[in-house]
Amino acid sequence: MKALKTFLAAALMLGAAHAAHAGPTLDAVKKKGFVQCGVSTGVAGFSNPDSKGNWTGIDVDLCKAVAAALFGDATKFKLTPLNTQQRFTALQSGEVDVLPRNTSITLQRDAALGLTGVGVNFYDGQGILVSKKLGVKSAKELNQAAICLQPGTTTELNLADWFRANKLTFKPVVIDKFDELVRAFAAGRCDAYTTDISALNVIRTTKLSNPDDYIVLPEMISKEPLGPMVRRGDEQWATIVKWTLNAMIEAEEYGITSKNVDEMLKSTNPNVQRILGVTPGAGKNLGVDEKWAYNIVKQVGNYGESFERNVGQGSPLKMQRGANALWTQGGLMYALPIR
Ligand SMILES: N[C@@H](CCC(=O)N[C@@H](CS)C(=O)NCC(=O)O)C(=O)O
Repeated sequence: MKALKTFLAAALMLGAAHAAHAGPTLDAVKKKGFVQCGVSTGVAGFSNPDSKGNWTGIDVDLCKAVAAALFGDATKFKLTPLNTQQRFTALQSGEVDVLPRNTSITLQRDAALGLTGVGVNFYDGQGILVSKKLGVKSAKELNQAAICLQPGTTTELNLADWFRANKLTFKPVVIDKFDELVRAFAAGRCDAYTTDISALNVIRTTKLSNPDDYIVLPEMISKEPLGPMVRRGDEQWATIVKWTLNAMIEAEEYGITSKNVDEMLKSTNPNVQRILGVTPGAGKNLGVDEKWAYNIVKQVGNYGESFERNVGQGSPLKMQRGANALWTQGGLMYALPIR
């Protein structure tokens, strides 16, 4: 509790300091020539290195998109892998410029940590993974179970709330290093593993040796809107990251893809013309090049392309769009209009 108070006090002071110098992040990023993004230490589909150290994922794509918007070059970025405990201090301290890292936006994080969530790039919810050997079909059968989870997450509170509401108890097994926690679960040190359902699917299919021996239970016990966060007090920077994400979603909505974006420059649709900078204004308003969204789509792709390549049908994860489909297709992805 004391540690939390000290942490919050520091966070508030930091917030105040940033409010006094509005707009420093863009200048600093331009000066160093790249954007520094905080990502997870390795969650396939979100941010994950291959054997050559090349990182991919929807969170990495968001980072690349910010680089494309700012520099016209999606390679002008660096990544800082951060576990659940390290992520907020890294953003508060300025070690990273933006945190596109499977992080849920909550009131406490938005209001008390001196941070701002600027949008949602993946609508998720918390679930529970168990070995089939346990023989349970519902989370309601997990009374007194030992449950693996990472600290500094929304996970523990949600789990406690849900178990209390269902008049059940559990024993948390808390380990901060992701791979260590997965190993503990695989070794049978906990009966169940809980985190965002997307990550449970990643763990099951990419980290456990026999995926078919495990199931994700049917209960979704919380809402986890995952999205990029920035430091509070630098509205210009927050606006750039927010509209970068919006541009990816809006491009999908207007059918602009990395493949057809050059053709689309000839579109007579006034919205497409504004998005792609054929009709100037959006870039100037944001303080970036008028080709900002063109560069995002050309070099990184629209939201749907990024989704399919990283977590959807073009990836081993084969996730459905579900809540992450466009609002026009029954999902929740609704871009604010670029005009
Ligand atoms: N969305 C939740 C949970 C995030 C979370 O626990 N993510 C884990 C699940 S995989 C993770 O990123 N682990 C990888 C790491 O720590 O680098 C939150 O923001 O607190």
